[in-house]
Amino acid sequence: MEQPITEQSNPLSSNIDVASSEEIVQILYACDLEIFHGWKNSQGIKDKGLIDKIENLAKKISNVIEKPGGGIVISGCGTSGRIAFLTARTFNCYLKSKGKEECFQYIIAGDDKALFTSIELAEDDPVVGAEKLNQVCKEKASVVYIGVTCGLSAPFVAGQLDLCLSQPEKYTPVLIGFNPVELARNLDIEKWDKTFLQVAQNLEIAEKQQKAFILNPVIGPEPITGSSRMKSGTTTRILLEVLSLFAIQKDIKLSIEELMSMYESVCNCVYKQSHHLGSLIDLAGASLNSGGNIYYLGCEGFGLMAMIDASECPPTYGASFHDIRGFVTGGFSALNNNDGDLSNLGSQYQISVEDFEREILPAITSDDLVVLLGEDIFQRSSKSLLDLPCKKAYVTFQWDQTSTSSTCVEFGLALSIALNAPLVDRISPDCKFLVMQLLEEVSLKWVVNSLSTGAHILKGKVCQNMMIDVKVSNSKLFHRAVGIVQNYSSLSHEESCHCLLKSIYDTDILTEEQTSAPVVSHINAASQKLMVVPVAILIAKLSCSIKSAKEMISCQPVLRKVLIQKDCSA
Ligand code: F1P
Repeated sequence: MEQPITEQSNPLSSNIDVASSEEIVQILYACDLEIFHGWKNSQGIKDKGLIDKIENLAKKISNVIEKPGGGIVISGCGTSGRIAFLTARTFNCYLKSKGKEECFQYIIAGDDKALFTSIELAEDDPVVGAEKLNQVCKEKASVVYIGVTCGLSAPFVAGQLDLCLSQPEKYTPVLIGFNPVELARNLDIEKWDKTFLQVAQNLEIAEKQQKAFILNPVIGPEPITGSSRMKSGTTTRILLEVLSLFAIQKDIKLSIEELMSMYESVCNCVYKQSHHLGSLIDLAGASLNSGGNIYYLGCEGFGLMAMIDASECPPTYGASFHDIRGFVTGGFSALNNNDGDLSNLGSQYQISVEDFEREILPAITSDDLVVLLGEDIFQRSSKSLLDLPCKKAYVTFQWDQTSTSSTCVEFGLALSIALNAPLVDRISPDCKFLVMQLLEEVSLKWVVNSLSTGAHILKGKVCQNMMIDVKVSNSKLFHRAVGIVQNYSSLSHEESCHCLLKSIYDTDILTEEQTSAPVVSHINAASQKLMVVPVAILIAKLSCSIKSAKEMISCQPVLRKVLIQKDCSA
C-alpha cells in the first residue's frame, strides 16, 4: 500500500542530518518551494482547481456569516488546531477593529491546554470531537466547519466531519489536508465504526453534490519525515488566511493567485538569508548541545507563532518543555482564547514575557539563547538583556529596506530581513496592513521552524531525515514509530512493532498480554518514557538487549554515530 505523502521521506532532505547549518536552511527552502511549485505531477497551492474551490468556498463563507446565526468554525489537532486558533484570533481582531461581529471560532483537540503543550491522545477520539462541535455550534443556524488534518488522519476531526455530513441543513463541511483522498488513513478507529478514509469518501460524494469542500493540494513530503508542523502547517496557514480574507473582504483588489504569489515572494526573501539563518541555527544548536535553553520572546502574532513552534519540539524531538519555550507580551490577556487564563495550571502555562522576566531571567546563563522577535519586543526588552551572560539574537522584518542586514552588534546576532512582495501597494488600504501582518507572521514561521529544526538536527535528533526520538503519544505517532524502526532494520513490520513494544514495556521478553493490548495501552505505557524509539531502533538493528541499547545511548546520544561505530567494529 502506498504511504500517505505526508508520511513519506522527502528525497531532497535525505542528508539533512549531516548538512552544515547553511545547507540545512537551503534544504528546508527547497522543500518549502514544493508548496508553491508542487510535487511530482501536482501543482501545489497554485493548482487551478484548488483556486476555483477557494473562490467558491470564500463566497459560501461570506453568505453564511452575513446572515444572523451564521458562523465559521475551524478545528484541528496539534499544530493544525493551533493554526486554527491563530487564524480565528487574527480575523476576529480585524473584524472587531472594523466594528463588525467576530464570527470565527476555533476548536483544538485537548482544549486550550493543547495550544502550548502536546496532548496528542485527545486527537484519537471522534466522539469527543463531535461533542465539541455540537457544543460550539448549538446556538448557530448555519455553520461552515473547516476541519484541518494534514495527514487526513485525525479521528477527532473525522468525528466532526461525520457530524456535519449527518446535518447538511446546518453544516457545510470543509476538509483541509495534504494527501489525495485515497491515501487518507484507513485504520480502525477505537470505539468507532468508520475509518478516516470512509469519512473522506463520504465527503467526496457530498462535494460532488456541492454540499462539501475538500482542499487537499499535494505539496510533497515534509523535510523531516512526518513533521506536519512545517510545510503542512505553513500551507494550512496560507489556505486559511486566503479563504478568510476573501470571505470577509470583497474589495481586496487582488486575485487569489496574486495573494498566493505574495506568500511565495516573502518565502524567497526569508530563505535568501540562508547564511544568516545558518548562524542563528548555530547559536541555537550550541545552546541545546551545552544543556542550555532557547527562549523566544515576541508580541502578539510573533510571540504566538514562536510559542507554537516551541510546543511541537517535545513530541517531534523528544525534547523537554524547557528546551525551547515561547513567551508573548501580556500572556493570556493577549490571547483571546476559549478557556481564558490557564497560568495557574503550572509553569508550562506561564507564557507571558513578564513570567519570563520574573522566573527565568534572574537565573539565565551563558548557555541559554534569548531570541527577540520583532521590533516591539526589541524596544521593550533589549536593554534589560544587554548585560546578561546569555546568547542573544534579534530577528525583525522590514518592508522599506532593499537588502537584509545582519550584524553582530553589541546585542548579539541581529538579523533584519527585507521583505518584498511586489503587489503589496495595490491592496486596498482597508486590508493592506492586515496582509502585511500575515506575510510577516508566515515569514517568522519559516525563521523559527528553521531555528528549532536546525538546532535539533545539530543535537542529533534527526537521522537522515527521520525524527528518531518522536514521542509515542497517539495512534498516528505509534504507527509512525513502528515505520521508523522498520526503516532502520531489516525486520518485518510485525518484528519492528515488537521491538518498539519491548522498548515501551522495558523488557526483552514480551508477554502475551503486552503484545495483544490495544494501541492506547502502548501509548499510555510510553508516555512517561524517554528515548523509546532510539532504543527500539538499536534493539531492532543490533539484536541487542534493552539494557545494552540504553547503555549505548547514554554514552552516545547521536544514533547515527552509534550505528556507524557498530558498523565499523562489525
Ligand atoms: C496533528 C498533529 C500534528 C503533530 C503530530 C501529531 O496532525 O497533532 O500537528 O505535529 O504529528 O499530530 P494532523 O491531524 O494535522 O495530520
